[in-house]
Amino acid sequence: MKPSRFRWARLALAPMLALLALGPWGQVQSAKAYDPAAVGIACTTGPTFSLEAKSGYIQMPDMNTMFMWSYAPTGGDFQHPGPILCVNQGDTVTITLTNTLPNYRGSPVRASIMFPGQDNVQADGALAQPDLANASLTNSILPGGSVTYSFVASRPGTFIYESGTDTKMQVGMGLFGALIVRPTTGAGYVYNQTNSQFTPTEEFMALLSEVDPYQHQAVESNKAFNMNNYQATYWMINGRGFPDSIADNNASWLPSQPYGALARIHPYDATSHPLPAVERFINVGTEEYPFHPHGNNGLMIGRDGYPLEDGGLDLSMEKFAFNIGPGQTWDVIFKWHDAENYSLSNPVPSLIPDLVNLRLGMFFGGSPYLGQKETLPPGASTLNECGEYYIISHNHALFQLDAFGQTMSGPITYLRVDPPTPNTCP
Ligand SMILES: [Cu+2]
Repeated sequence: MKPSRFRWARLALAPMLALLALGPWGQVQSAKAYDPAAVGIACTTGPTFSLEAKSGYIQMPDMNTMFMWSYAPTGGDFQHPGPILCVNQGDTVTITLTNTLPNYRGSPVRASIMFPGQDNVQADGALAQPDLANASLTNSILPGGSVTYSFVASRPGTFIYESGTDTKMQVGMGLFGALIVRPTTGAGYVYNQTNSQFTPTEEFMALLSEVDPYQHQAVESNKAFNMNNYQATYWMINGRGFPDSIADNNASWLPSQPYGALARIHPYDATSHPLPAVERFINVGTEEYPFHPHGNNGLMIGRDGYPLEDGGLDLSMEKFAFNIGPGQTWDVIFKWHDAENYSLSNPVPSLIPDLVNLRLGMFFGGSPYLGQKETLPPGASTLNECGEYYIISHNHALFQLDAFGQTMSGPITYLRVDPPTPNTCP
């Protein structure tokens, strides 16, 4: 990892990369069919999993590459973050971990997985135990070894799995992932309660993380690194920085970073689209990430796998922005209302400047009205497909919207609001 000489070139490239995010050059997006699997949570379905702790590289938004450790499917390609493990409440979850991490400074590196929020985790059939002699909060293995963890997923919600060994160092290197436990009520619910029901094609994740490139550079080159000097200078969402964050799942130019963070939803309608979207926020970093989805308020319905209710009393709360503490997960229901119903026949009550006086964003379709596209000035182009809205959604610690000094990157994504269905969107 070396500071890029091409940082500013990359800044100029950012809009073009955003274009790439939506499709190959020269192709009009109407050629691409709407694929709900391209955005939203891409589950690896259990309850039996096989993971490998290994090293690899990811692409940072400033064109640097970063040496990482991560969990990946055993024998499969390196990926970051680890697979999103999806199970059902009541499942006996079994995860076999193998360790192929490279030696660090001449010594083998132990690996493990810890499951915060799960009770009675077993390791090879016995209660998982701290092993403080090996700086591990749970049973760990040397390279070449394997261990099988199991537990009953007794309660639904959003959870983290992460390294239990030398945790600050190893989680900092990237050993973490998300675990989703679906309630007995069904896959279209977050918890066993009615206010957690969502549109199944509108389920999203924002896994927030950070990287100190000097730690990663030291580990890659077998040099010592003092974790007391740890200072993150990259921040990520689902293992990517903006604008890569808005690219589809499995974007071809991010072979090790399979998870996009674009949220694509439809407006609330009592008959055609009654259910909201859900976003699962996860913080595996070392400080608080205050997240701010613009648009409408989010309804906070759960934290750390606990629904916000008490004996039937609904304790959910609407918030315009919310803090996600280190190690926390929050489940947020999101319903976008077209409150004013502005349209060509019900125009916004303020003057829209002439086109020549408009400053155009590249996602602007030429009209302020949902589902409406209009002519753009000569020479201007747009990525807007069908008059949809793009609303920024980002970490509100603005100094963290950064990739090693390149600003307006990091944990930024968009909320895409499509016109009500049926629509002309690809
Ligand atoms: Cu903002």
